[in-house]
Amino acid sequence: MKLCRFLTTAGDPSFGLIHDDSVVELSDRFARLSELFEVDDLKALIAGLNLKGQRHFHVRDVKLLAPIDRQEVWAAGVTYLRSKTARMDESQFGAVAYDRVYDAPRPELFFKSLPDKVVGPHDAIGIRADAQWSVPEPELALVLNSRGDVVGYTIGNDMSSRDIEGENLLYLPQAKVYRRSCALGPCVVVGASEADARVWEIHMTIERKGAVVFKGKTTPGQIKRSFTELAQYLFRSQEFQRGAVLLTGAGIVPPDDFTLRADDCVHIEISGIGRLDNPVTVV
Ligand code: DO4
Ligand code: MG
Repeated sequence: MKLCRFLTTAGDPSFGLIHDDSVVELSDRFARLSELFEVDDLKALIAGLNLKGQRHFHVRDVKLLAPIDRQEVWAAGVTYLRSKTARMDESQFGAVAYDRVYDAPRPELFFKSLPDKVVGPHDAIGIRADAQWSVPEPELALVLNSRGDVVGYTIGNDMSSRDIEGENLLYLPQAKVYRRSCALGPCVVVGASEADARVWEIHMTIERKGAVVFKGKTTPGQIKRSFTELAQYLFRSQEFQRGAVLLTGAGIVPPDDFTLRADDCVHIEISGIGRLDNPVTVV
């Protein structure tokens, strides 16, 4: 089951259920998408809804928005072996920190974005004007309710400035949190288990002037920690009354001589979810 936020043909923000080629509006029945995530058995609730008479739109006639309303976005790091080695290579100091966190009981977790700053499908993602080495990080994103349960999955892009992070680990917030540095979408898949999600495939393609300049793939099955473990650490001594979204780390890293440029297009596809497409702009 796929839930999404969208702008109606009249331009009003709304949310609903994607059913074949249609989006069935649910915003007349519930106040917010994140409110649905608080329901104990969301799959059963959706399956039991009588959708006859609900307003619906063809998917191509609406503009999909990032499927988030009031949740903070956080991210886990160095959860794939590939991420650990890439960061140790880029780092001028403190490479050992990546090595240690990969094997430590406590994962790396960092704040990524306020909900209203998240970029949705087809909107521009940013590369910093003061960075020389910028990359997208295609990540499976966990949608968590206020109790810390994983209630759904979406696609996340944890845009990063590798030269800024590599210069000094204390610059991590600047490398990770800036205008248009986080994209989510196109929808939230509910009703899939962790076992289901672990066999999905993640593909990323980067296009420049119509030509493919990078292609890579991985699978969430290679994430070293369980999703429950990551969610439990995020909720330790913390409270998310509106739920949270947690990116699970990047397993696809372009080669070290690759940097994004303005007008590139980043396509991230996760087999159980769909595709998130974003053009790149300098911010
Ligand atoms: O340690 C820095 C960030 C790691 C990260 O974002 C990732 O592994 O995806
Ligand atoms: Mg990341």
